[in-house]
Amino acid sequence: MHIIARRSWEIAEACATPEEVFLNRRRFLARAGLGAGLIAGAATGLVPLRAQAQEQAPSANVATTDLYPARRNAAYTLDRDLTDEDTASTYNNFYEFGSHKRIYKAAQAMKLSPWQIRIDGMVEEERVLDIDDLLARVDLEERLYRHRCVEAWAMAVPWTGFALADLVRLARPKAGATHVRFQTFFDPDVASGQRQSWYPWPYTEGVTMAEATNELAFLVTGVYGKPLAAQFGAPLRLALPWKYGFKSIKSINRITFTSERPTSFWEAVGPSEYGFWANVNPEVPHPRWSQASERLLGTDESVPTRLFNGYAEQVAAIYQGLEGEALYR
Ligand SMILES: Nc1nc2c(c(=O)[nH]1)N[C@H]1C(S)=C(S)[C@@H](COP(=O)(O)O)O[C@H]1N2
Ligand SMILES: [Mo]
Repeated sequence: MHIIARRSWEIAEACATPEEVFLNRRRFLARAGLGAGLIAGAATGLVPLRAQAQEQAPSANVATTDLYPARRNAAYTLDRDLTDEDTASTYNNFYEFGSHKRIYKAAQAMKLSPWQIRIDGMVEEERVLDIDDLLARVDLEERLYRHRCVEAWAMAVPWTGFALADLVRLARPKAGATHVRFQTFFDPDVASGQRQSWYPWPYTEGVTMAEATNELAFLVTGVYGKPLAAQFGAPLRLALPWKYGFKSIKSINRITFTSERPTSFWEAVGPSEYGFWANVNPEVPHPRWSQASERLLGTDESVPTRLFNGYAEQVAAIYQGLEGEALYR
């Protein structure tokens, strides 16, 4: 596959791509048709923080369930069966709701609506936008992705979402931004795990701009042809399939562009075990276990782990020249 070295964050001009490119045309036209007054709102895209009161873009009124199932992007194929939905939906890591795998019932307590996402830091304009507004501005597609947890279990699921690169373009980062930091909500009343004060809540993750704009980096809003169930990290999570699963942060409500490498949640907890890069590599063991193979959820099968979880073709170029870094933990 051809690897495109996108460097859109380096030049301001690249950020000036017409907003329409990012809008789903069908919905864009539907919105524009609501009245001339709305066209301006739709064309300028996201609403800047300080203009929000006057210029409240009418809620997109996207009946979000109508967006699923989305068209499948055939470019992403699997070397294994999809994990059965019940299995993937009842075996989750979501420490906000407990440090074990059976958190799916507890996670239903999350208040998913309204849900706002703050986009801040080194961007042309800091913004807060509603998840429905974001959904109205992107094209959803389905991708079949492998997922490899650092604990050596793996699954394969049909995520629905959009390229993180599209969000980066919508956010219009400034030239000096080198990293993107993601944060999960903080609400200890709802998420009992967040009352465990020895953890560095809220859950935080980060990637470089080159990683964020790689075609594989995917912002997920649905799975198995439906909106995300709470336990999967509704309403918005990451999928970085070439990295260990802890990088794929759930229930994001803040995205910050920065010139510093973010310290992630697990890196703060145990830096010798969970690094910043966390790229999958069967030859680099975790300090406490081998990473050579993985257990497929819902089966008794164990299969060999692959470099970059099988996605080397798409991502290896990102890491050229970074060989001195701890890329694989
Ligand atoms: N906010 C948050 N995001 C998170 C986690 C978490 O505990 N909290 N766990 C991570 C880990 S370790 C994995 S393997 C995946 C699990 O995703 P899944 O439950 O959808 O399989 O979510 C990741 N994202
Ligand atoms: Mo994980």
